[in-house]
Amino acid sequence: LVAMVVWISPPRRLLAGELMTGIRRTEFVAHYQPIIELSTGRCVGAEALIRWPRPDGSTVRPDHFIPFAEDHGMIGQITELVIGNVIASMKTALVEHRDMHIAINLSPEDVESGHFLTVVSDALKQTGVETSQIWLEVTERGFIHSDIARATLTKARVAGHVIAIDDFGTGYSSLSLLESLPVSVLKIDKSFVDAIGQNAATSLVTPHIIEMAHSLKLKMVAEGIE
Ligand code: G
Ligand code: MN
Repeated sequence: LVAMVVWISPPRRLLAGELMTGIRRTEFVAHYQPIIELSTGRCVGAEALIRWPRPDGSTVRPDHFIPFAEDHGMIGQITELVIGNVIASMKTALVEHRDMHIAINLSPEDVESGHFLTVVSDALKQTGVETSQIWLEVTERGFIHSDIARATLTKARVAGHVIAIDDFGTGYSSLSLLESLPVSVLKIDKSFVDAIGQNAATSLVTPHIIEMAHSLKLKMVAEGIE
């Protein structure tokens, strides 16, 4: 048991420490994934995807440190950094292109705390960027405490944000729950897009998700169509 503890703890402590240092030094950068309107071929916006460049020249992808940050109570600070970074770097473009938006990813804990609401509104002050130009992406995991989620997302919607359900199809949200949330966009998960035309069971689900989006009158964004 002692050997196990020695074996397991140092790397975990190291990563938590590294992540804290990364937060303190604001080492994170956003990459922008364009969103293309298929009917016109026009770029209507982009999703901000966080990356963590390391001193050795490598880049850590979010699936390697976001879940860790969520488990170690650090995600709120990362979300705050992302919001500040995105608005500072994109404000000029957003003011020049009123019909474009940037989507920011939120973690379930952000939805729970609602702290991002003041962070975004403070960051937008004096920029000239409309609140509606900042979309917020929330995964179905963020709906688990549905009353809290509804309260936070309603505030965000009233402030003018567009709310998108991220990675749709990978969770278990019921139609009635979705209907009760102020959501206007459904992002269909890459796995369902990849399944189209494949002989997989998943490919049978894709048309149902699209149908669901239509009946809920949601806009659809498909991930992974590149
Ligand atoms: O960019 P990539 O496909 O590697 O992103 C992997 C996952 O990490 C995606 O599900 C994406 O939503 C998530 N992600 C990317 N950037 C952020 C971020 O700034 N905050 C949170 N909470 N998740 C992010
Ligand atoms: Mn996303």
